[in-house]
Amino acid sequence: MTKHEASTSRTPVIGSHKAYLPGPTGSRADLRVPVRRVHLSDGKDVTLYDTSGPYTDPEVETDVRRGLPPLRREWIAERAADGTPAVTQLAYARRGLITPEMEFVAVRENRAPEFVREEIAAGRAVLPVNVNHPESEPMIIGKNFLVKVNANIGNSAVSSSIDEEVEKMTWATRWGADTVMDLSTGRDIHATREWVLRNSPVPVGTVPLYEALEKAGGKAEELSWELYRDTVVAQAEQGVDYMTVHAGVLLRYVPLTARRKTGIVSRGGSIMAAWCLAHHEENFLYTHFAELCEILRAYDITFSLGDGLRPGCIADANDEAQFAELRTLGELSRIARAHEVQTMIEGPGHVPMHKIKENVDLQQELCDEAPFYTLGPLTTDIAPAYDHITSGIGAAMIAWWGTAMLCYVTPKEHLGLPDRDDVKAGVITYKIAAHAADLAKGHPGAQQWDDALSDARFEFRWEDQFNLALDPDTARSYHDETLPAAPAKTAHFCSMCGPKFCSMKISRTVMETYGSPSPEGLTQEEIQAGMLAKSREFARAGNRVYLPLTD
Ligand code: IRN
Ligand code: FE2
Repeated sequence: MTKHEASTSRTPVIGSHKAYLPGPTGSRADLRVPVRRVHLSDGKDVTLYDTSGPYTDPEVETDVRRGLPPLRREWIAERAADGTPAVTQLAYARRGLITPEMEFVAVRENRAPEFVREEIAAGRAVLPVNVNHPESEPMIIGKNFLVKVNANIGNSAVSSSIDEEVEKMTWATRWGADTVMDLSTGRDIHATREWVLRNSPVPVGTVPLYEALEKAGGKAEELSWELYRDTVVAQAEQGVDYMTVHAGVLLRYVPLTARRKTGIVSRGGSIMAAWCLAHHEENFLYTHFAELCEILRAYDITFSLGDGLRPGCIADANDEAQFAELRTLGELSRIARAHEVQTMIEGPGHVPMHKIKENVDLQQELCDEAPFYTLGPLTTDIAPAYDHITSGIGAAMIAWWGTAMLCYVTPKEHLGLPDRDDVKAGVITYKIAAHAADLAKGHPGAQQWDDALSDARFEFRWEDQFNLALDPDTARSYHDETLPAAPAKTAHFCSMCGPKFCSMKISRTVMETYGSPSPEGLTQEEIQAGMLAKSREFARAGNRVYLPLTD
């Protein structure tokens, strides 16, 4: 980790300021909901959802060794005092209670607190918050809320240090990751997770099976329920907010994968398949599922029921093995709910576009609308090194049809471990997919961001356009490449069309000439006259489509 990298992930995003919104009327005074405020040159500002945590607030001094301020500590302590065993948001919601966490997400999402409570109570949304992770800023995952993005981080035996993983987490949330999953498998697995948790402003997920396997010396057959359970409890104590559990990989489903082109590609899925075959016994995650529910309930950890049999290539999409497991996940989600444990369901994988919708429809039906959380899906297998794009396409589609959270895929998918640049590329790609789906679904307030950016573009407010961009740094640097001269940045023309024949410039001139507020407000004659004037101007300039920029 170089000095430069550390400082850029811990400074405000250029052109924006951190601000805090109060809770809804009547809520507690300590409820401060972070937002990113982009100040525009016309004096207005645009308020955006903010996942970056205190790192982008110059007022808060952050220190990795100390961790983030425990935002939710009081709320958790007050509830603990009432002595109820089920401390889950689902249990509170069902009892008609609106928690401060629910109020917090209501403000973030532009929704009424009561609506948030109803969605959680119905199991259509989850609010992952381990009582031992007070540092996290509450967020909600459900199809009636903004589509969320998860970024996977984590070291392997061969590379990366603890600092690097904390840095990746900070970097991922800076660009908009709503949750991170620590998939570390190498040495220092416990310590890495501790640093990530204490410094993470977003919920942290894990796959406890990976650590259990480490403890079993890497031998799947040496795993046991007891070893797994102890690992889950240790991670629960640290504050892990949600856990992937591959409990749907049943012994009788394993043979269904035999004739697949790429077999079982899920890491957790293949570990459990190996265990089932080695013992010729049913998956211990399935047989001990109710006990697992009791543990998760005590900490308010959310289940992310793993798709251990997801398809790993286009040819295997929507096959018998995949859908058999999905039916079992439906059964397990009902058991989890009966224990008042929040639950979401993981999905594929590799799926061609025409087979995507069936995945969401079936999952929603079989799992009583529990939030769907999918890995892409990749819509083709032919583009290693570009799988953030092959999967971004599938992610946008599946999110539009109702997937609540998208697990990002980086350009390194299938090839290697993502570095810092890959993390950013993955997050930005998935934010595009998620936002495109928010627009299509008509989430309240989603379009105001597009509108603000389009206004800036139309009015040639270059700085505003950069600052409103999902990735202001890259937008600014690309513009500099084509028009390096400073005055050009504020010039009244579009860099693509040149000064004379930008269509926006034409309609703008027409509007200015006739003093009309919008092109729609013009009469036919006025538009005709404006076009005629432009046609003469074009002829005078020599009837050339392209003119030199120095003209
Ligand atoms: C998400 C949806 N389906 C799978 N995922 C993610 O894939 C899961 O949450 C975890 O982060 C990652 C690795 O899962 P496997 O390969 O162990 O199933
Ligand atoms: Fe894959």
